[in-house]
Amino acid sequence: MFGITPSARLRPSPFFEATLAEGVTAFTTYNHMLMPTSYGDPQAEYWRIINGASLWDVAVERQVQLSGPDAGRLAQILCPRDLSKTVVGQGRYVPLVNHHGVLINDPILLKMAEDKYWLSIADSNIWFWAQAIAAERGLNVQVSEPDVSPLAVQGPLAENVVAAVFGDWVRELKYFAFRQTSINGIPVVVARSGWSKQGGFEVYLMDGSKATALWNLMKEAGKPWDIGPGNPNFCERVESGLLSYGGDTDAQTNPYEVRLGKYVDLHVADDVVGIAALRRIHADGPRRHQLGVVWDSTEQASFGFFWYDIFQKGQKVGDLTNCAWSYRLKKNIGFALISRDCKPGDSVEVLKDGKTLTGTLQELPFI
Ligand code: THG
Repeated sequence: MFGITPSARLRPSPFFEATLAEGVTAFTTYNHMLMPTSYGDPQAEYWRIINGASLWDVAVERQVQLSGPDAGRLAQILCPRDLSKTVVGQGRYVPLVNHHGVLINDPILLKMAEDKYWLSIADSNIWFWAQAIAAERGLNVQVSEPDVSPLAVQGPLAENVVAAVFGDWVRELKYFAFRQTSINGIPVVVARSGWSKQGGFEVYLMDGSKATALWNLMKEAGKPWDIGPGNPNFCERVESGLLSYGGDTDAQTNPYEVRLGKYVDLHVADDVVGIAALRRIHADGPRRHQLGVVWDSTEQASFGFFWYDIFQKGQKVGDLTNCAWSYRLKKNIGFALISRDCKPGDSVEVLKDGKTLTGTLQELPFI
């Protein structure tokens, strides 16, 4: 379609060379980096995640490191989720909000040590945010972006691959739990984690100069399970109801609107950023909620850029924030960020290319 002009502002992933060698055909931008989005055969890449083992360059999931005496204080001030029982080696999914309760990221928080945390971030600049909050609160903490780049292995056979490389102890890891280790002199963190619901691990590379070596090691170990390249898969994540911060959220979205209310603890201290606003939003009830839409047509629809207005009886009631052809359901399915008045079972419409598509709302996930 068109090329990409290299620039110092667009940082390559340390796995860039390895993904080129695998035949990457498309990228998206994320945290001022390029993330592979296809290797040329979307259907094969999808079924590999559903049935096999898939290797993903997700170095764009950057780590914002909080370290020093007040690292734990800053982590809790940034996160409206109670972290008091979080232990070293544990990860938690946390919504980050601004002072108005608006979602500004949805990272995984990893407690590396009593005085060191990583926020493994989605696509927004939390490095600036954490530095600003730390300075305003007078905290003794360093905020940095260390040389750490996640490589995901996802799919039902991923555990066999990761166990073959690191040992059977990985099979005992609980969800989001992790351990620091090394393989062939490559320092890594191994976590049970990843942006799919098919199971799997993330290997956080802690030395970017060893990226190709790590990629090839995983690839070689994965051969018995027919491992191949992949990426955070659009169809799988829509079927599974996984949220994309920035994709499914806008400048007003709060955690309650997008099914993240269960990760908010309203009893955290009053100095947690946004907690007063979240208490208010919770008491009033959010205006919108997030539902799935199954479109009636059994023909694959191609949407391109989002969002699309959703109508009910000629009135705009919300937005279609994504839509994918589901290979398993054989329907077009998407997420609606929609008025609370709209309920599962309701019929809705979208105008596309001069035609009206009709569909039905339902609870997420689809599968
Ligand atoms: N891995 C790492 N960093 C990341 C992501 C990742 N940073 C950006 C982005 N992904 C963060 N967003 C999510 C969203 C959902 C999940 C993980 C990261 C997830 N959710 C499960 C669910 O919704 O069912 C379970 C959450 C729970 O119940 O605790 O896994 O993928 N390193």
